[in-house]
Amino acid sequence: MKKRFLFTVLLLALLSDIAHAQDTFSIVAVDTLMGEVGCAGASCISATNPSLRLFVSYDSLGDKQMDTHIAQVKNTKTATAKPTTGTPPLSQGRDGGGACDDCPEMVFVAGGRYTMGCKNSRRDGECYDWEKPPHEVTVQDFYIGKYEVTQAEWRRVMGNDPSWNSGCDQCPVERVSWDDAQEFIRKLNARMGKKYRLPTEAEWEYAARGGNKSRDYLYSGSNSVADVAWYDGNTRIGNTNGSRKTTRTVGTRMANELGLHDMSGNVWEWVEDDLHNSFAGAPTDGSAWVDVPRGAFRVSRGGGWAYPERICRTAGRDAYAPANRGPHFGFRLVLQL
Ligand SMILES: [Ca+2]
Repeated sequence: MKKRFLFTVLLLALLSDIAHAQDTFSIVAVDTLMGEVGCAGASCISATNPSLRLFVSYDSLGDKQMDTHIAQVKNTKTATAKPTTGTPPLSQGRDGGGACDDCPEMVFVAGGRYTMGCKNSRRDGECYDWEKPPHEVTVQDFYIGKYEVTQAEWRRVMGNDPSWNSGCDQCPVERVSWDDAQEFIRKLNARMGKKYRLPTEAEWEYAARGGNKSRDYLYSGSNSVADVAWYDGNTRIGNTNGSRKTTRTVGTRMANELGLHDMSGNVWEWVEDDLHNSFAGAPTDGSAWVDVPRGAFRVSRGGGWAYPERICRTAGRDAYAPANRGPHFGFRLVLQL
């Protein structure tokens, strides 16, 4: 009964957000399509059709659903972009390529092989089905942002600050969609003459796990979520905005094995990949898993400031429509070698 009640509540929210799914579903069809749902964290799976998932994120107090949408998850024909190989690392500099005062600070990540996804409960805790199966992936060298893209960095390129928690230059920019992030990257590359891009999901998880320095932590850099993450359990306390939950200054929790901050928590981080129902059939070369044509939803990683610790595990993942903006969504950059 509880699940049914939850679904009824979510269905109401769906009606305002059904535009995301109009290509696939009509409004009247939603109830019969989803039926009873089983929910875990921010995602719910239809009991009658496991390919259907309902995604929910919460408002600033964590009490009200927002950014709710329905998705049909299917493994469609895929095309993967081969990562660049054989290129030596750029010289070590703040931006990975030399002096540049206002370039995003990047960290070099030596490539390697690792087990992506939920390997076992010892390493990854209580996993969701969409974090499986574990699979071996080899990634090439790359640079990744030491921090999430900040409001100041966004404003220098875009001339505005869309953030819900605006006025905090060193907080991560949020309320940016996947499409917005791509536009930022296009303008940044034109300005800098470089090749920044979103991480592939495989690169993101490899970096979050500490790359070839990984100690197999449950969260990115620790087995204690509060060491490394701004999440639901600590963003209400000692806040300059009183008891209101919000993002926090980047780099104020412990770094992981590679010196990266906030891979768990603060803002969810868009990656390049399309949503798939599981990792079955995922590429093993570190490239992005994208559909042809592109799927309706993009993967986001790491959990965020209003989400519980299970969602912020290194293995945690979710997905949203590429036009979806919310106070939980940000990103970090990769610099193409
Ligand atoms: Ca994050």
